[in-house]
Amino acid sequence: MASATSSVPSASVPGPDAPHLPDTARDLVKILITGPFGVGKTTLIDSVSEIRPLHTEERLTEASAQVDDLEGVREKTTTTVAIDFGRISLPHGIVLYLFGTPGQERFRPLWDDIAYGALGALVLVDSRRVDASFDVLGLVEESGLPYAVAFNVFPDAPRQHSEEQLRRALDLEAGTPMVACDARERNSSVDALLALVQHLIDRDRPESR
Ligand SMILES: Nc1nc2c(ncn2[C@@H]2O[C@H](COP(=O)(O)OP(=O)(O)OP(=O)(O)O)[C@@H](O)[C@H]2O)c(=O)[nH]1
Ligand SMILES: [Mg+2]
Repeated sequence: MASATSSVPSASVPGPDAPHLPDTARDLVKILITGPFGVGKTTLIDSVSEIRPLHTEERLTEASAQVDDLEGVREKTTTTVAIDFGRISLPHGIVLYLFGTPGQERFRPLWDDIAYGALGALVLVDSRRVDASFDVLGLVEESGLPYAVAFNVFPDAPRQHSEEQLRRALDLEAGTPMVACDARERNSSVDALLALVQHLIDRDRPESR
């Protein structure tokens, strides 16, 4: 991937209902969308995908009531039990294949297979419960995948945290991109993906090696 995506307005990215790869497609890239339970992974893939996304949602039942913490996402009725999949074409011929992981620890055995071959990860974090992201961030770092963090903005999220505080809480390196994101909003989600792609491109430059 040699082209820069900086200053690409997210609104210029093709919308949904574009099932065929554009002729200009050049760099086909697998990206992992990950994060803890209920943070908005499925929602983000839904909001950006130009093909009908693949989901593996199952209803949350009483059996999981003691294990799946619905604090902050009370209206949630389903959960991803295997994978989400979507695709988005960006400018400069870059096409992202988005692979979403499940959020719960009990699906951990699937994680490595879903992550296999990915070039980078977008880690979603809920600023109301930052500590819920520690395990996933640990996994991503262990895997060596470059990543960007997208803070999902929920309406009752505390406003008092500065970017610096959030970075410190997550122990992020200075070069790791961190953006605010509303996974329900296409442009916002595309911007988060563009931040990740730019990060991957910057790391790929000879002078950064
Ligand atoms: N306000 C707000 N709500 C969101 C956002 N992202 C997701 N939601 C809501 O949060 C709930 C959980 O979203 P999901 O997309 O199912 O979360 P997930 O990370 O895929 O969940 P699991 O697969 O179960 O781990 C849904 O009710 C979404 O509508 C966001 O950015 N802002
Ligand atoms: Mg999901």
